[in-house]
Amino acid sequence: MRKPIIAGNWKMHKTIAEAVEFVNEIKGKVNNTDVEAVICAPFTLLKDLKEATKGTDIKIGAQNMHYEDNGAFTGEVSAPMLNELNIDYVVLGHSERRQYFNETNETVNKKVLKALKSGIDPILCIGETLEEREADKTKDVCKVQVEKALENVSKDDMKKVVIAYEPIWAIGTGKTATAEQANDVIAYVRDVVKGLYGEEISEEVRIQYGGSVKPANVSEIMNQTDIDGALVGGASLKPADFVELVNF
Ligand code: G2H
Repeated sequence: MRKPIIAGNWKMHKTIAEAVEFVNEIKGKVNNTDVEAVICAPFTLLKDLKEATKGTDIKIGAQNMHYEDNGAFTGEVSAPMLNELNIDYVVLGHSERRQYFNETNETVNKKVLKALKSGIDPILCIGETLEEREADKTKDVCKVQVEKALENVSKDDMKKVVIAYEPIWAIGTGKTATAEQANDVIAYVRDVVKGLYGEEISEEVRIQYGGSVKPANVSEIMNQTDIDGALVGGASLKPADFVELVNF
């Protein structure tokens, strides 16, 4: 059975003080042991978040990572640096990074491989634009993104990959894909994974939905057959909402 994973993606939000206050407010309230709760935060918050969540089951993730261990890459952070903080997850290939920071399927693939080699579980983001959806290309786009991002990922490592399907037109726009629309694409993505890794692995891999998930729609989304969790931006920033999301 796949353990659902609800991950907050804080994007470029919160100071250290705000992050620690957030954890203090949710501590003891996030009590759905059937769900894995994760906070993916800016680099500056990671150390304090690890510290603040000690003794809880809340996992901490970064939102990006370079594929080299070190070097002349101004502004970047590497896997060994995240390892030093015992970071559990890293969001890779988020559409905002693809759109604003030239992230490509090739760089995402290198990062996925490095994360897995480093013991950091990747949350691999995929999803189509509005134009692609309207041109009926959603599944083709997702297939290519999955295949390219997973090139050379072994069967064993694949079990650790979380895929997040985030239709770009539903991100931060208030427009959510209907639960059925999301489930349909996610079931297709599972089929793509099956084609690459076989049935057993495809049944183990967790696939989240992301895009304007909030307490009001989380249970409908989570009740779908193939959706194993949510990657939540805006609605994960308020402690009370985060608690409601995880305890859905
Ligand atoms: C999609 C999502 C989190 P939001 O980017 O990854 O953000 O929930 O604000 O649409």
